[in-house]
Amino acid sequence: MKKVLFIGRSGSGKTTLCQYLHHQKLAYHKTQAVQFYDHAVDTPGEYLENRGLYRALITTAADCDVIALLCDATAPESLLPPNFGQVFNKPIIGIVTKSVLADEKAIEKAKDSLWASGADKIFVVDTLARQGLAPLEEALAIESR
Ligand SMILES: Nc1nc2c(ncn2[C@@H]2O[C@H](COP(=O)(O)OP(=O)(O)OP(=O)(O)O)[C@@H](O)[C@H]2O)c(=O)[nH]1
Ligand SMILES: [Mg+2]
Repeated sequence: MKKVLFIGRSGSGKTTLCQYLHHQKLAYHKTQAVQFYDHAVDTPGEYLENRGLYRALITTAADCDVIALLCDATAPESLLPPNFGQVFNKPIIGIVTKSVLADEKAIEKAKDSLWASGADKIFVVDTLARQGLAPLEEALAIESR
């Protein structure tokens, strides 16, 4: 099973997805510091929102197999810089979240942002509505329920 580093702006759904993938109850709590799961590392959105904290993401990525860049389809922008994924030198997946709350145009915009950031593959999910998650679980080789 792969270890995934989750990166995305605050509220993009990183913690919710980590909880889902680890069969935990989905409960909101603001991530204040890097959180380690069996198969994931969850980061605070502020690590992406403040350039000065990129280094912390790069260091944290060292022990991970895959980088997951999240883009909230309902957010005005992803805050993921173009080619952001390159600094990690690891496989990059893009995950569009909150797809049920967004229209097709917003989902396409989110995907474009993820491709531009360096995603090799993109998944469109809604974790609360339990949509689009099976292909992601398969890709991460986490047992599907
Ligand atoms: N409808 C919908 N809501 C979601 C989804 N993912 C997360 N949410 C909601 O969005 C809010 C923020 O989700 P979090 O998982 O805490 O976001 P985060 O990326 O961990 O945010 P930070 O810890 O601040 O960086 C919560 O109220 C979640 O229930 C989704 O796919 N669909
Ligand atoms: Mg969080």
